[in-house]
Amino acid sequence: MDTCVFCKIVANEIPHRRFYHDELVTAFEDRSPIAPVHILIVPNHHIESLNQAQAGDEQLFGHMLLVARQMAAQMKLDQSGYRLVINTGPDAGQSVFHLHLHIIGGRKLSFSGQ
Ligand code: IU
Repeated sequence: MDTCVFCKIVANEIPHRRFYHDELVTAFEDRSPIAPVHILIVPNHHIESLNQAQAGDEQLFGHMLLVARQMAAQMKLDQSGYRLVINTGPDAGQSVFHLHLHIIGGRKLSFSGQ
């Protein structure tokens, strides 16, 4: 999508720190990290949110989880632990409407429903 910032990151049109890219997904550092490790994994094609996921996207979503696991291992989080988050819609605080999976770790995380 022309105006989507994550589509532009996937297309390498704006600066970002990229960790991984393949035919389905791209992983890059969150520009405002909330923990020592904060990576976003996005589908390369534009999907607004999890609400737009369709039958047939199983491979994509399974792949996103496996890439998250790979990123966590690369960042040496597999022993200490990490959190995966997909904010969906306004009440969850989704601010970029291109689906993304947060990988957050590198410090002790408290659970907050705020
Ligand atoms: P959220 O789940 O939609 O709230 O998260 C969006 C994230 O995208 C948030 O953590 C931002 O810091 C991050 N982000 C980014 O990494 N690069 C950008 O150009 C923009 C947002 I806009």
